Amino acid sequence: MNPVYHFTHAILRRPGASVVKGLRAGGGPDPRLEDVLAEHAGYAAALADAGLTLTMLDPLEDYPDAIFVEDPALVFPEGAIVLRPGAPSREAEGEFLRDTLTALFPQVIDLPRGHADGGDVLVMPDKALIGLSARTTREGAEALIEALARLGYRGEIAATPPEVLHLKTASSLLDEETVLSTRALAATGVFAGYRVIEVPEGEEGGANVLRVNDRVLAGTHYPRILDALDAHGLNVVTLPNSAIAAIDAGFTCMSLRWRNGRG
Ligand code: CIR
Repeated sequence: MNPVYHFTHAILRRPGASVVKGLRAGGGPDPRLEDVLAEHAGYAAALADAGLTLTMLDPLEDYPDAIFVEDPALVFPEGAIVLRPGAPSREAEGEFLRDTLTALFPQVIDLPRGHADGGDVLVMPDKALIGLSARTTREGAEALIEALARLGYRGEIAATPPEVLHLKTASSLLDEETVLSTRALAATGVFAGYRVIEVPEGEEGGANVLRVNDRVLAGTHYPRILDALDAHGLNVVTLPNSAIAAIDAGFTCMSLRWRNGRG
């Protein structure tokens, strides 16, 4: 079995000028467009460097958050699921991925009802963990479990601490047995059976890192997280992400990744 973080392909969306108006929970100023563009380009280059073939979609100016393609869909080698994120301004984004998904995947399934956001879905070796949040309702999570079963995956619902935007804002899969998690999320017991590396206090903003093939992409500004990843023996690639972080985003949300064939 290939580890769930072995990927050959990814879909990304190039940011348009409207990206600086992306949603943010805590307010704060808009990031500078050139900084978002540079961080996005650096991220795309890092994925290509990790061996992935990229499909780069055109900007969607009417949807400032559309570069976060992970939120309106889920992809697996067996098929894709078009989701319905709970943020009203993002609900329709999946429709703009449908043609691409239909061209690239053997089947495309629609979330039958409710709201579910890919940022709340942590794909682990034995399950897809679905966090309940302001973006993912219980109805949507239960519907997603049905959709996942059609593709041969098991979904499991988890509570997320109230201050967290998404399940994956607070946690990331590092390897087959290990997750990186904030203390608050780990305390819920959701990662029972896994080794948990806790995010050092004060660096909660860096909990979203991306394991892709032999490396982990992580933010430059979280030195103690970088030390912990290093100490765990991981090959860490650091990337600047403060402009993206200003609109509440990290590393997993800017791509949809999957493994094609035996790659
Ligand atoms: C939003 O609030 O929807 C975007 N500004 C950021 C989404 C980031 N997505 C993610 O962490 N999965």
